[in-house]
Amino acid sequence: MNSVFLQACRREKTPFTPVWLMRQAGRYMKNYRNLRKKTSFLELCKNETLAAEITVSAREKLKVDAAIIFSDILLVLEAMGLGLEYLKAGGPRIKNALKGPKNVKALREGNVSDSLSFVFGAIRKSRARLPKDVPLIGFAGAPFTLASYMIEGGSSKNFSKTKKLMVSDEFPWNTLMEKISRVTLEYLNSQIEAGADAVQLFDSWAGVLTASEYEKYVLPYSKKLIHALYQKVPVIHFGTCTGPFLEIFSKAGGDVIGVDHRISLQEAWKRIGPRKAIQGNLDPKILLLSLPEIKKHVKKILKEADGRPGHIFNLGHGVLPETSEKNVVALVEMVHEFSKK
Ligand code: 1CP
Repeated sequence: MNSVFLQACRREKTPFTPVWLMRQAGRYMKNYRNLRKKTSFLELCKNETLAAEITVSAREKLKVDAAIIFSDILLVLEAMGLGLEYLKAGGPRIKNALKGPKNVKALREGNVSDSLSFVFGAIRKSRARLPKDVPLIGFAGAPFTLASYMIEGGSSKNFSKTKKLMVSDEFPWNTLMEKISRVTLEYLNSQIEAGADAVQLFDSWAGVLTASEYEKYVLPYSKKLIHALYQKVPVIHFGTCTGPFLEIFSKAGGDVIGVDHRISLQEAWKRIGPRKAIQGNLDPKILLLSLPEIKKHVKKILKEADGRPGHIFNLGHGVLPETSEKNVVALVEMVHEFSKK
């Protein structure tokens, strides 16, 4: 497939800067909120036809240069034997969170892809409906971010349980990270087989660690996983608050490094080096401002990227639920217009 997004992943010259947005198909969209009135989030994820419909219609509405499959990083937890629910307030809850070695041992590893076959079905349906030159992104949570949900039992502010078990000699951190990595590799390979044209690994919470913690407890696993995926499709490796250890984070690999808005693109590129593409990094809060203000910030980011090959425009993190659809549509138009060569 030839697409501007895939060209940018390979750091080739493009006629304009490609753009897509993390969480582009979700709660800020009226269409999605209407669907959610009748159907729970988990049911939507497990319904191949509806998940494909959400994926494809968001891409059509926004005219973004890539679609991302409508799903969630936490579905794999259920497949590994943990209880997963999404509370009314929106937050995820894992019913039997990991407390010790026995729980790690009990995590299922085999046939995980079989229990996630609805994701592959949704990918096949989306791929069939998307225009030929619009790539579909598959995704998974990175081992650390998934481990943190398994241990905290849900969202967390300080990740204290995770950090405690990670460094404890009595907790089999290595076994846990290896199990998650093996399952995630199989899961992403199956997504690629089903038709994903690129994959993104979300290490959303890696930034709560120090550089040396990341290097010791996370890097070896993410690196092995990413390297096993190379040469199939482009891999985007994303994290937030990774600025303080971006060199080490990017050492884990990725054809594209996703950076958040807490670091400038110039600085990020210096630290990552010239051999990787960059994805980012408009602060999602900027989309809550007026169009002239959004314009100013878009221009600033494009100026930082300076037309250099290998920039994919995105937010620093997901679209906030209170964002207006009109601003998101306008953002995509602005990126295309202002980056035209
Ligand atoms: O309708 C609802 O209430 C459900 C809201 C919702 C949606 C629409 C959740 C619950 N997940 C999603 C979809 C989703 N999640 C996508 C869809 C594709 C798209 O981007 O359009 C993707 C890529 C994700 C990935 C995801 N889920 C991440 C990584 C990205 C990030 O934001 O850092 C994470 C951390 C999750 C966990 C999750 N799922 C849902 C929520 C509310 C959360 C985050 C909770 C937290 O802050 O800990």
